[in-house]
Amino acid sequence: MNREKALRLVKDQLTERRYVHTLGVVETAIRLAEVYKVDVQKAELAAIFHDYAKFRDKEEMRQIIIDQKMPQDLLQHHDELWHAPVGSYLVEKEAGVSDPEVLEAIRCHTSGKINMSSLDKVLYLADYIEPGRDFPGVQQVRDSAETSLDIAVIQAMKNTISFLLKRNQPIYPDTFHAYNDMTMKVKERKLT
Ligand code: DGI
Ligand code: FE
Ligand code: FE
Repeated sequence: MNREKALRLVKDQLTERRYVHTLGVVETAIRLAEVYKVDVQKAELAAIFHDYAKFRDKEEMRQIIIDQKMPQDLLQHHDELWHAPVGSYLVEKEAGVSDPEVLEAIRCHTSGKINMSSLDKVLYLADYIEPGRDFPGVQQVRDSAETSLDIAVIQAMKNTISFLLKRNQPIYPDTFHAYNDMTMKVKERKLT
């Protein structure tokens, strides 16, 4: 699918503000993909569609999680987490995106997971550091992203977990698993 068609499909699903965020994620994901030798076209496509389901009706999302036999523990956690796996499902079904690596990057873009691919990491990080983001610690993560994809992703995960802890929010297991997995791999120098 070409970029213009994909952007048109996504624009229809989002508010103006969320569309501008998406354009920031696209620009950032392309740059990160170039630096870290990730397929630029896949990164671009994943970024364009990553928040496709952000404004879907909550009941529709709940039903998709049940019907598609997605992990049912999602339903006990914050509904903010739902748009990632549901979005992955819907962009395949409604927009015809079929690349499994792109669909997987969209699926795990909010929580992360163990064994993230480089494409998963590029999307996760681009979503966190795109130019429109303005939360405490984002500049440090942007700086890290210049030299290490893995260190920057870990910092973003730490910030997200701290943010949730401060608000007494439950933390989805994949979020912890992702952080533990990457931190242990860096310690073992499997990642740099
Ligand atoms: O969709 P975006 O706003 O662009 O970004 P996102 O998909 O990373 O979603 C961010 C939201 O998800 C933010 O409000 C924090 C929340 N979040 C991420 N991990 C967890 C989580 N919320 C809970 N409750 N538990 C998590 O593990
Ligand atoms: Fe999102
Ligand atoms: Fe996003």
